Amino acid sequence: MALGAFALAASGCNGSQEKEEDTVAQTAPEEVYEARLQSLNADITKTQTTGTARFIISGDTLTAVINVQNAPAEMEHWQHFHGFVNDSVATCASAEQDKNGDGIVDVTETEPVSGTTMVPFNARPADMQLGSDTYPRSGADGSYQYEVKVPLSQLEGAFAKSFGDSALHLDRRVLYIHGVPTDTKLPASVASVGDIPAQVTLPIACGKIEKVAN
Ligand SMILES: [Cu+2]
Repeated sequence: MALGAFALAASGCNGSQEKEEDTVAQTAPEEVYEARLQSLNADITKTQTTGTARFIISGDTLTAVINVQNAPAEMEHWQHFHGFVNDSVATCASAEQDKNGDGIVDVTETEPVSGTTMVPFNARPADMQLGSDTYPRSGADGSYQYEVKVPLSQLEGAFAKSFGDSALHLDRRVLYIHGVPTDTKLPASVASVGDIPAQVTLPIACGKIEKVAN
């Protein structure tokens, strides 16, 4: 395979010097997944939170790269993939999921289309601690760049303990970004999870995870 890639690259470059890393990169089979994040609850955030996420599985490493723009500034943002335990395909919630008609799609209202909270993208995803305080923080401009490398077998083991199946099925999941400032006034109708303040769990962006290469 490495030989084939080298030959292809060489013929395309008319015999110019080849870079060694091009051929090395081709030897490991990779799975690549991406999500484009669209804003949710922009009436509350007063901004259109967007971004991209990329998940690369190579050998026993899952690399997750999440870039977010225009999120509420200078605060921690919870982020997870959500999905269905039965592995049906999750989709992002929209205004249609505002069942109680309060103008806000809270995290419990996302469940019929997005399923449940599954894997956190904080400092240590394989710990599966959804309520940790090691999620990324946005800067003054509301953006942040997050990258983590996760031992895949560890994550799959933890995932199986929680959901009974070690397969992550990334292409059946959605990625949510959460969080508005703690002093944001929200109606009492806005639900949350357990005793976590609704400001922490309020969804502000979501993207469907799609497989782009393997
Ligand atoms: Cu979440």
